[in-house]
Amino acid sequence: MTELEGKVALITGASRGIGAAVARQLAAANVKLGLASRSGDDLGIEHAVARQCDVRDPRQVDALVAAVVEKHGGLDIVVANAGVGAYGRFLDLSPEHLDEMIDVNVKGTLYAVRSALPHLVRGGEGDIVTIASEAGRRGLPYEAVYCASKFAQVGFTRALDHELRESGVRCTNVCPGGVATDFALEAGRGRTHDVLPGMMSADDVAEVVVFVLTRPRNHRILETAFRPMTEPSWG
Ligand code: NJP
Repeated sequence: MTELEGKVALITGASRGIGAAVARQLAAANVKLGLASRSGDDLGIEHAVARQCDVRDPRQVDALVAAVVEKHGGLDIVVANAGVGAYGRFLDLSPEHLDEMIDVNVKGTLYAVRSALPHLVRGGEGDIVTIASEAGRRGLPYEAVYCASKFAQVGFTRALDHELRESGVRCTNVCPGGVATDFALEAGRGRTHDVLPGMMSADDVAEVVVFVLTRPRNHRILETAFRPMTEPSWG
């Protein structure tokens, strides 16, 4: 028996990286899962509701949430994790890059929370965990649009906290530094970036998510910021 036993969680971007690590750790704590990604991977987790779901499309998000609630009888936790990044000088980014970062990181978070929230409120003990970033706490070089998208996530989640506290729903921004995932090694900082050797693992981040979710219900963690020892503090 764990504190999370029997809870139901929706995780976006669950097919790999941080989302997959969170899914595996929550499954190990006997949480029932809904898993959203474009590939629809169920990670081999028994009883998980997994289907292809592009978080840019609110109808697909609504359909997945409905399927999760139907199968598991409710929804208690949303981990808004799906995210993409393209780094470089602002003017070198294409309009498609701009749209994708805003649509996946910002709108995808809004759609997931919008669809799930009535169920969280009904349950009376909900949790919204947004996987934001250090890039949502400060401006970083050559990450202007990614930072804009992550500041938006952080602002949304912080503001929502005011609105939801009385309903017993907690809101947390998880803000890691570099994590060794496809995102960081391919689309993000690039394989030659000097912080790569000491990067954190997806499981390191998932452990923080589990920590946040297992705090006693008399308090909530608004934001967690943590970084690899190899990363500078950047002021
Ligand atoms: O990335 P990656 P991470 N609709 O690429 C999914 C933040 N973060 O785990 O759709 C639905 O391994 C994709 O699945 P698929 C970062 O900003 C990271 O590192 O099948 N799902 C996959 O499961 C992001 O918010 C670092 O391709 C979509 C997942 O998203 C979060 O952590 C540092 C989708 C991406 O897995 C997870 O990133 C930091 C869509 N339209 C914050 N598009 C870092 N890694 O260094 C993508 O501070 N996905």
